[in-house]
Amino acid sequence: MNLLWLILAVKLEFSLAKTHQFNFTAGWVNANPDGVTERQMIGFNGVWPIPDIHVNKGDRVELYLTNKLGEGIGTSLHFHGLFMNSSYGNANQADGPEMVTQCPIMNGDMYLYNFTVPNQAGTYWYHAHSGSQYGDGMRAAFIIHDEDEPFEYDDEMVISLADLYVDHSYDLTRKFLSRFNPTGAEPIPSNILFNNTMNATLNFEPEKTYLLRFINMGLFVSQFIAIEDHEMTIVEIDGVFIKPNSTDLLSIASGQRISVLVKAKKEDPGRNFAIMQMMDVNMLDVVPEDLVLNRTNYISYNEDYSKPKAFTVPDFKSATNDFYLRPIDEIELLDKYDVQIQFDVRMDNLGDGVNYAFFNNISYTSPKIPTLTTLLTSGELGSNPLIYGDNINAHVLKGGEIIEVVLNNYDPGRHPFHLHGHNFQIVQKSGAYREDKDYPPEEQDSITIPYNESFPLMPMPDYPMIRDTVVLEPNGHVVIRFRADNPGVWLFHCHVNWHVEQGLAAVFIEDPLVLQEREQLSDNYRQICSHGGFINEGNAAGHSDDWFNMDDLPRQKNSLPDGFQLKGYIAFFISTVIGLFGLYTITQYGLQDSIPNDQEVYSRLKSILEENNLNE
Ligand SMILES: *[C@@H]1O[C@H](CO)[C@@H](O)[C@H](O)[C@H]1NC(C)=O
Ligand SMILES: *[C@@H]1O[C@H](CO)[C@@H](O)[C@H](O)[C@H]1NC(C)=O
Ligand SMILES: *[C@@H]1O[C@H](CO)[C@@H](O)[C@H](O)[C@H]1NC(C)=O
Ligand SMILES: *[C@@H]1O[C@H](CO)[C@@H](O)[C@H](O)[C@H]1NC(C)=O
Ligand SMILES: *[C@@H]1O[C@H](CO)[C@@H](O)[C@H](O)[C@H]1NC(C)=O
Ligand SMILES: *[C@@H]1O[C@H](CO)[C@@H](O)[C@H](O)[C@H]1NC(C)=O
Ligand SMILES: *[C@@H]1O[C@H](CO)[C@@H](O)[C@H](O)[C@H]1NC(C)=O
Ligand SMILES: *[C@@H]1O[C@H](CO)[C@@H](O)[C@H](O)[C@H]1NC(C)=O
Ligand SMILES: *[C@@H]1O[C@H](CO)[C@@H](O)[C@H](O)[C@H]1NC(C)=O
Ligand SMILES: [Cu+2]
Repeated sequence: MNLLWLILAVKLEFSLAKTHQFNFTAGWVNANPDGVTERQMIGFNGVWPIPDIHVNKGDRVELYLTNKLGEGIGTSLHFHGLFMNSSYGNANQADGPEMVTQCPIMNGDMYLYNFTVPNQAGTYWYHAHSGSQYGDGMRAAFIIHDEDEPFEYDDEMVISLADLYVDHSYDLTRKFLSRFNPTGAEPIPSNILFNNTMNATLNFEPEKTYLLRFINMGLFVSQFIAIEDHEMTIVEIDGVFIKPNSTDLLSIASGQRISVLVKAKKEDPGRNFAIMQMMDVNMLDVVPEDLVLNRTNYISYNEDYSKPKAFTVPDFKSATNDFYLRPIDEIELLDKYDVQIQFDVRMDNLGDGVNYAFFNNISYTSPKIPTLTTLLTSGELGSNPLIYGDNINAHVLKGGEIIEVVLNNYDPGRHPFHLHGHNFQIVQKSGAYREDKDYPPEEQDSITIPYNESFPLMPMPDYPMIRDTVVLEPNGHVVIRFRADNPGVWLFHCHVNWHVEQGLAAVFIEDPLVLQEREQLSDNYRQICSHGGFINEGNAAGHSDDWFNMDDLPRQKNSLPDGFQLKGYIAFFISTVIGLFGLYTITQYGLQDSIPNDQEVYSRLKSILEENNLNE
């Protein structure tokens, strides 16, 4: 009898899995997120912010996205942290990054994101994965509720953190990826947002316990969170339940999530409290005088009590270090890897004078057609890395293999790396070695501490931390491991979106022949590709007559010829700016958008270097 009830109960639970249908039309909406500057944001169905999505574990999502952003503006949606398991339908083509697992949805077109969340719970988010478009507001939380959460609370609050720019992401990108920005200085945000506004208030009632789900949805800066006179207990990170760990200071990089339990005061405290939200100032190349680095938000027990003052924290280094956190499910270290992939991170200028980002020598350059199209139309050739081109850092992984990725940072920037389709174990994570960006670029190599396998910094953890986005510290290293148990095409990239624009990305082609058995390109997938002018078959260069023909494959610009270094471009830049004051120079060097050919640029550079005696 008992068994019968159990079977019935299990069946009931199974059949309770719900399908959530969403019909969203993306379009521009006037808004004033920080209460300082009006701008257009990307809303859904005429409303910004776009809605948070709440589902239960096991549910299906059918999200129809229609693009009404205007001619020439493509879009797409990524569900950050979800595995997109192709055992449950055509899920890889719902992952979102354009030219990786789908074509951009062009103006007027509609694309269906159809997937389930069979075995994940916790805090995720969804965002445009087309250029830096999510910075224009196309982002919100995606929460998966689970009755079996290993902690208890009375209420939950979903709190997005973001950076806000006055300008449109396309304008920022154009100015950023320009030879007039030869050092690759990232655009500086004008403000930081707390749940899409500023000066926000969270209402607390005495005795209650709250689950605060923080999500950094920003394009760029990491943020710190501290709450006055209330302890935070971390219970979940990136959808992984962890052993409760109490802290006063959270550090949350772009893409990362941290959920904390906060116990309200037992009795009416007779006052309200401040929540400090602070920018990671080390990530900024310059700090404009009028930039407010720290913002105050509030916990209110009673709106009649006065607003508390801002406070400071002694040291950002006291923020919880995720390396030492432990998942509740003790999952053992994947203690031997089958394949090791090493990515050396560098920033440098190419022949067009623009500053790019590289894994080893390669700055990710989008192929002619999405990598998923290549995989699913190539038959047995699908497991041959050559068909994916040499422009995207493609790595073909065999099913079941344990993969170790070593990231060495030959750059003074902080890079939160995110892997699609997986969580990973963090098996090594160094601190930062240099935080000041004044160190000359040509000396970055000498101050970097790369991973030394025969001499790891710390003992390998028995039960390592698991998450989907990890910070690679300035001139340091990170080592992660995962099992290739999710057939698909998965992007691996820095979540500082400016760095993605510079090419800091790679693609894992995981168990391609099994994916071919499970997944077909839907009619809808082919349709939006056709509308966008992309063919639906072929290698990275779009050829299917000869799968090894890479004619017309988009590739990164040529390197600077020997002898032309960054300082040459800086000299060029400075002299062009000085030139602005003289008409002659303007017409001579031209600040217009038409880019002269490499040869022209070099000869101008040469003369500038000679004039300034910089060419030793
Ligand atoms: C959403 O759009 C799809 C496709 O156009 C349509 O079949 C469905 O009825 C719509 N659902 C709702 C709730 O409007
Ligand atoms: C937040 O407060 C600042 C002043 O500190 C003000 O300039 C801004 O408009 C406020 N923003 C909102 C959304 O309330
Ligand atoms: C979504 O995918 C499931 C599983 O493949 C399928 O049964 C369902 O019909 C799909 N929904 C739509 C609207 O195509
Ligand atoms: C944050 O904003 C979302 C809507 O964008 C809302 O659903 C949520 O309740 C807000 N969180 C808090 C704590 O007010
Ligand atoms: C911002 O906060 C940090 C940490 O609390 C503090 O060291 C710094 O002085 C603050 N800056 C300003 C301008 O208040
Ligand atoms: C809490 O996290 C810190 C690292 O920030 C770690 O040293 C400590 O062992 C953790 N405590 C528990 C109980 O997990
Ligand atoms: C990287 O570039 C250097 C010089 O341009 C070249 O010698 C080296 O072989 C390249 N390495 C790879 C992995 O392509
Ligand atoms: C790695 O560490 C070992 C052991 O200390 C040392 O002998 C070796 O030189 C190191 N390798 C590098 C490349 O630094
Ligand atoms: C995908 O789903 C299958 C079938 O339930 C399961 O065996 C497999 O572990 C899942 N893979 C991932 C990465 O969740
Ligand atoms: Cu980065």
